[in-house]
Amino acid sequence: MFWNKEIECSSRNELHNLQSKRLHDMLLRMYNNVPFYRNKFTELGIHPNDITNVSQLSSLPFTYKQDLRDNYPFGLFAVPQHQVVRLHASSGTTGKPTVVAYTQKDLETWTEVMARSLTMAGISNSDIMQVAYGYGLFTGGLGVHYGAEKVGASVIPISGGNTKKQLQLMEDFGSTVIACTPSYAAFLSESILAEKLLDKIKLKIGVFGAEPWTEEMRSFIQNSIGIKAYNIYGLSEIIGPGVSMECECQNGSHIFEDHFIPEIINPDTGEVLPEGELGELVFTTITKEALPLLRYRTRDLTTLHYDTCACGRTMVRMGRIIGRSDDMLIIRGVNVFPSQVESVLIELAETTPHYTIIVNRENNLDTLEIQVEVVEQYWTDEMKVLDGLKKKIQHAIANLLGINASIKLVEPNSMQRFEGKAQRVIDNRKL
Ligand code: DLL
Repeated sequence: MFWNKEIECSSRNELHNLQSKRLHDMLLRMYNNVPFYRNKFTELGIHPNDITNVSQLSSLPFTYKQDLRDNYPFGLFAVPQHQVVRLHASSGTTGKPTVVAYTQKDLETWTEVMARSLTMAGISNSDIMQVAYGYGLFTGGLGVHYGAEKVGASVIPISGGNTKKQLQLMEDFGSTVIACTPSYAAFLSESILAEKLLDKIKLKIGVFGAEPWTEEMRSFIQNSIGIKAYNIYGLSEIIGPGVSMECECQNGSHIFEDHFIPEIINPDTGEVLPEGELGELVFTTITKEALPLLRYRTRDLTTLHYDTCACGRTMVRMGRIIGRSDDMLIIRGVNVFPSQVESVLIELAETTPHYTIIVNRENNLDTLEIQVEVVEQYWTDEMKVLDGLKKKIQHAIANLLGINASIKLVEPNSMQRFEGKAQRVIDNRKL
């Protein structure tokens, strides 16, 4: 393999020492260079010199997305502008974007964690890699790109969308790896089958992330086009893609703990939860220069596992993100994650992985409607057959969630396809 450098530590003890030192250094940089953190530490009577061990992390304050918004655009940067060599931003649904910055060294760190990630999926200089994440302010395209070049792959920076071209280059250039969102991967898989290209392409690996997806979606993609689909996780605030990545065991994603320290907390109380419990993922960056963040509340819900993985790596694994705490729908008092609905729909042979969840409130009662597209060979004008399928889906949803949903079946190829992150929920309630 061309590039296979991994974590700098050989034991968790050594890692602990490295994290302690890096955490202390970062707190000092925050204290000296970011008024927001200096004021916060002063208010709480904390001085970085008192924090010498990573076990003290839970005594430190959280940072929230709102803090980035309040200090828009550059207020939380810890270096002068002339040291910032890249800016990215995430649009968000309302208001100002969240801006993130990188020094030259930050870009090197990002490239390194991305290169480790791709190496974990077995990607090397013998691969031809089509990067179909969006290039631009979104961190997906450029983040994956630099890591792919570092491992020596031949990179095709095609960006997202233009499906016809994606398929053409995939065939003509013999791409062996595709990197994009899982929802776009599902659409690409369908298109490959529809265009009868399966025998003409050489894809073997997918690097999918940037949105929640299910094991069922993984099986759908893997089985449709015969590739191995890997889960990559990250967020702009922490660095972008490459915060964690699955190894060949596909049993959780290894977090690069020499750069990002994870914690799982109870989102309501802020208390740190024991290993294996489900809660909100919180990250502290310990090497970032331009935008160091302390105990950043990701809103992503998952678990952490510290046992050694079957691959031999000792870096902690995080489970799949089951949703974001702000994506969770409360319908008639029941907590519903879109991923639960997805897992039901994908298991059915009759439906495609394209769906929309619509929540309304009528006469003070929440209603759940699921619109889902039917697979071509099962589509019919016969009401009786469609009614049977509707009942089947209703039953499966009721079994899983305990909620009666109304199901609307729509014709093949009639639902919107997404080239980046999919938007599957329309909540019309004024909550
Ligand atoms: O989505 C970075 C990224 C690009 C990750 C490409 C992976 C691949 P943001 O736009 O800031 O950054 O969005 C971050 O997306 O907090 C999660 O809610 C969600 N997310 C990212 N990866 C995954 C994943 C990029 N593998 C937000 N599974 C995060 C579930 C994911 N959710």
